[in-house]
Amino acid sequence: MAGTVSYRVEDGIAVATIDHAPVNALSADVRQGVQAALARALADDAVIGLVLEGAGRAFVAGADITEFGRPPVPPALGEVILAMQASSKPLVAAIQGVAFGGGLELALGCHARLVGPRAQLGLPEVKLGILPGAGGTLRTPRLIGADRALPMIASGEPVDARRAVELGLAAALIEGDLLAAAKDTVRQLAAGPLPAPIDADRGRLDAPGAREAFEKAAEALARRAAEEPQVAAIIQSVRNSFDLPMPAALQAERDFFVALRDDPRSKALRHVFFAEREAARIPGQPKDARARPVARAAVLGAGTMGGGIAMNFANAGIPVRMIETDAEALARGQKRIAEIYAVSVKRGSLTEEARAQRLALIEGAVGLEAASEADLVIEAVFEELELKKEIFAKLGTITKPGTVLASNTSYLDIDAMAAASGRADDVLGMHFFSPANVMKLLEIVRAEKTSPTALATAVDIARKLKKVPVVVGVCYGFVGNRMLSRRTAQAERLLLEGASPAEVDKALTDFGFRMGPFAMADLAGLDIGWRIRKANGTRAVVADALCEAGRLGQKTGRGYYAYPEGARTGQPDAEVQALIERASAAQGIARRQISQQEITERLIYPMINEGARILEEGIAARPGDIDVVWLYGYNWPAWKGGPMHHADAVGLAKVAERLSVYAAQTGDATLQPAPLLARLAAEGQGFSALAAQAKAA
Ligand code: 3H9
Repeated sequence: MAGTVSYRVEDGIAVATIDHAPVNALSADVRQGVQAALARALADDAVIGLVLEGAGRAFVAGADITEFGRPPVPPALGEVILAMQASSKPLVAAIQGVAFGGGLELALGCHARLVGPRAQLGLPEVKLGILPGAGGTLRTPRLIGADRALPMIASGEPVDARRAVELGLAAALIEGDLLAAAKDTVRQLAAGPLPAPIDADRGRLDAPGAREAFEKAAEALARRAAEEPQVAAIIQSVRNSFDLPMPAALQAERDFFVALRDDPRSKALRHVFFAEREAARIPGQPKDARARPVARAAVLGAGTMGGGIAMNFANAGIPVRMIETDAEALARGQKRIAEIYAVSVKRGSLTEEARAQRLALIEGAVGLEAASEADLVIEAVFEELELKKEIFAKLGTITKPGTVLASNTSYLDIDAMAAASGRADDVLGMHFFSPANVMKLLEIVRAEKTSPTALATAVDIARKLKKVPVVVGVCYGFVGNRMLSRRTAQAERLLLEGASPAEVDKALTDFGFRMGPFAMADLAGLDIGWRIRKANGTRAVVADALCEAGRLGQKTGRGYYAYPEGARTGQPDAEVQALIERASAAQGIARRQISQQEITERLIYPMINEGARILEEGIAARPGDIDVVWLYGYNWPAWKGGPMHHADAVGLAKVAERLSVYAAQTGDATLQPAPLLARLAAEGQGFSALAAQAKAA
């Protein structure tokens, strides 16, 4: 399509503008457009050179990820770049915004790069499970040195304009008219002998000590390389820039790229990229819904959760009042926050100045009245519905009209709190995940009467706090904890049937989680679940027996595991084993050896099943939303794409079949495939079919 790359000639210089909203990704049209612009500039004797620029906020965000997995359409980006390098006239990239991935590679095909103040240059492919596939791993080392290129490519983190110039990725930072400066550069280059393209000489590869410095940088990545195939490929490809002639090295890079792109791990990571962006679109939200400004926030409760939430606001530069019922509890909370910031300063991740600024933004106060001036109040008190209703009733009268009133409850009924407030349209859930100052997920719970404005305000503030918001509906436990409860129940049941805590945990760490459910429970404290079960009148025989025996987890030195002398990693404990065996006997459950495959399936598939119910009830709008919840709230391994994507990868027919088997085997009706799961499985569909429908709607 001609429209995506426009071509004009100004003062004898051709200007090709890539204009392909939203981010100028290198779709086939754009690649063809760049190729055509180059050919036109070369064919026109009146043109002395060409400036390549991007329209809008991006220079070029990279290859068009939506094209991956479709049959390739020529020209390949690599060919376009080779044609650019063969140009007899100077080419200059004018980079005003992001030049990511293939966008930076395209710029490396030019003879010079100029950056504007808002430019960002990076090779983020690693985050998608791939490597730069159009020369990025080979040309960047020539330009900036392999020891600097490698960490940049392996981290995927971009550099800003100033750093790009320091590194030698760009020739100059232009504060003023970037296009005019780029044209000047074309003129200068046209006046002298044309500079050699990057491929023509080895550049910094031949600098003294370059090889050793690179190998040292590679050594630092050894652990990641063992776990992430794309990191291993990146290291090898950068190494190839020393060892292979350019054409062979380019071919090897391309081969790595194709193999990684077609690997299920990269597919999962790409799914995550799009699911995250899709989650930002809130179904049913009117287009004109505007967020209210939040100049001041208040958090009720200075406990671990309340304190963590308050820190989020301070970190984002928003003044926040942290409110308690008595001065002692407040002081404890403030002390905890001060300690966390002190650790960050000690580790070097926070400056002393920033620490002081953040602490100054958190104002302690006693008594609910202190919340009266806030634009947003987040309640983070004990999980007791009656208490919360009382608080919302008061908030409804003391806060300004339009103040958004949020509860951080993990389970409880937001509609009941909304009704108690007398201003239900201002009320919603903002469910943070522990530790609240670290975990990126924010479940935003839309209650029955939540207004579009309140919802927009919560989503907007979530972004300002650098969280990933996912809008969900009201039900017990919302999306994340409701699914988690299915896993927790199976984990407990597996113990009774014969598995050890270590076997259950290993199944999940082998799956890709950082921790298994029992190690996690020990870390969080077993009393949390105990309190909830008592409130609900439910039981978990093993967990309850541990709590009754005073084994509350790491904090008591004993839980599912023993933690001798403050050890952070638990050791299997014969006392726990005996306790479990007694519980099995009391329940009349015959113990047996359980395979790791069964353990894994019984932990994961019931969650997927619950996810299907959640979709059916409309609690989550799309399967991808559920995946985002699990990725950012529970550290689901990103390369497995989230539970619903994983279900599709396994095949819903298999998931349904296994669930039926386990339902029959255990007599647990909740394990019967949910109607939606059963239907999709019978139709040979995946959850992704629902995602496509949701998008079309
Ligand atoms: C690559 O380059 C491989 C090459 O080495 C080898 C080739 C042979 N493709 O994030 P936003 C969409 S791999 C297609 O909300 P922001 C995105 O889905 C690529 N679409 O905005 C969204 O669509 P929608 C390496 C893309 O301002 C819209 O643009 N590059 C792509 O917060 C806005 O996105 C990357 O990995 C793409 N490449 O951030 C860069 N990028 O509106 C990935 C974005 O329908 N992208 N979209 O939801 C980013 O980091 C951010 O999107 C960016 C903009 C910083 C560009």
